[in-house]
Amino acid sequence: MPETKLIDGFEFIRYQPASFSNDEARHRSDAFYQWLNTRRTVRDFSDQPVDRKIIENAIRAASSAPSGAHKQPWTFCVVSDSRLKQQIRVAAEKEEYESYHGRMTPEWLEDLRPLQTDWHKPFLEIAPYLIVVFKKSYDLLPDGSKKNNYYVNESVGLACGFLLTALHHAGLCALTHTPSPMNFLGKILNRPENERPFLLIPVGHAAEQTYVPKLKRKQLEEVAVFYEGN
Ligand code: IYR
Repeated sequence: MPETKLIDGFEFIRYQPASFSNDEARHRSDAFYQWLNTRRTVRDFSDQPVDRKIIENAIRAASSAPSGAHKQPWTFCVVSDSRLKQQIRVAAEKEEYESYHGRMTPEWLEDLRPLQTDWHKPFLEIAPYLIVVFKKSYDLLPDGSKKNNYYVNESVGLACGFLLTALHHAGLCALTHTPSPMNFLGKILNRPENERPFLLIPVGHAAEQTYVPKLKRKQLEEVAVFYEGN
């Protein structure tokens, strides 16, 4: 069996994915679910420093996500500079104030009551890192020309899922924050015109006394439908 082969002039490499016995796969899938199910969104962060290498690895893991035509249409901006964090907090709170005082519908505000969120966003300054994820609807080549990307929202969403999982694996907490509108992020971070903010993710350790809403996750039967033949 050759390690590589050419198909229509393109190089393919042999791939041997890990494979387990049924029992072992059952055990692994159960253990992985049990562990992933311990992840919670956290809004109360500690200012305890976090090694940048952990963030770098989490972003490597995120960037291994599948993407349309393997374009990897994302940029992860890692902000630890306290002046930038303060600027981001001020701009986010300005938008969030407007959202909580008129832009969000009464139904939306009611849906958020169990989470007890409001327009104050101190975590934007307290968390040691803000990972600002940008999506690239097209790539800008060095000569200024544009190259299209595909399924950009799906791709960047997948990468963010990988990122949250990687951070959880490293024992870090995160918050998927979506101040709205969030175009201020491109301005503050001086991003190029092809990048649009996708998510703002504060990352760090949870504060010492952290409480999270008592949520119930949907049962399998509520989220999955099996179509089984014979
Ligand atoms: N972006 C606001 C409001 C908010 C909206 C949803 I949907 C949430 O799940 C949580 C909050 C905020 O971050 O407070």
